[in-house]
Amino acid sequence: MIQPSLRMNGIDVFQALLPPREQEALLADLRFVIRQAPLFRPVTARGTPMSVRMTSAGRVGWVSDRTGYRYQTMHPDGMAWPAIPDRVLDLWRALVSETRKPDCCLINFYGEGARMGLHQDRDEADFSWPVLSVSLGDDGLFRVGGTSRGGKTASVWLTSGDVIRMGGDARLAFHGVDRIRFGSSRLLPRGGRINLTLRVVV
Ligand SMILES: O=C(O)CCC(=O)C(=O)O
Ligand SMILES: [Mn+2]
Repeated sequence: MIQPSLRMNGIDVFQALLPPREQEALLADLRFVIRQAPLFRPVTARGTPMSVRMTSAGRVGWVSDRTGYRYQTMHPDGMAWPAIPDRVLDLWRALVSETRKPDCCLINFYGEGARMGLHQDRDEADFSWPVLSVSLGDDGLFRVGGTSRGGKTASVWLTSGDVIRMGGDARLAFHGVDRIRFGSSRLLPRGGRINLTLRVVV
């Protein structure tokens, strides 16, 4: 098993796990997914648009609209979600499980000024599986706390090719992205940060 380079509030951080060539290849796979299932901007149940745009691959994808947030088998435009790219599944096999596949690969896109508030990933039915998260493109300031809101938090800048694993007690840790350094990476020619989270949902 590959060892994390850093542990932060129980979260394993694998810094610079993906070399630039691998990041490029992953990006090409993601472009293919996004052509079939375009990024959309979810709104919260209160109707506020999120700053992050997203889409998914896998048997289910995460959506949020006026009726609340949930996993569902279709993109908001009505098509099925594309398959999770093999390259992404390879990472899951190496860092999480060779037998159980993830049900969802959520794809987040952070443009200039986008962020994600502190939250727990708890829409999945089974918390015994870790969430695996891959960062591509611009640097993002990732913050992680404990399992209750308002606790002490720690932060790390995630850069392109970093992977984190949130499992065990940290599976339900509060986490979020305070800001990105728009234009800090040259992976995406027009800037921005992509984050993938692989999840067992059902
Ligand atoms: O962008 C990130 O690094 C985290 C994304 C996240 O927490 C989520 O999609 O639930
Ligand atoms: Mn999350």
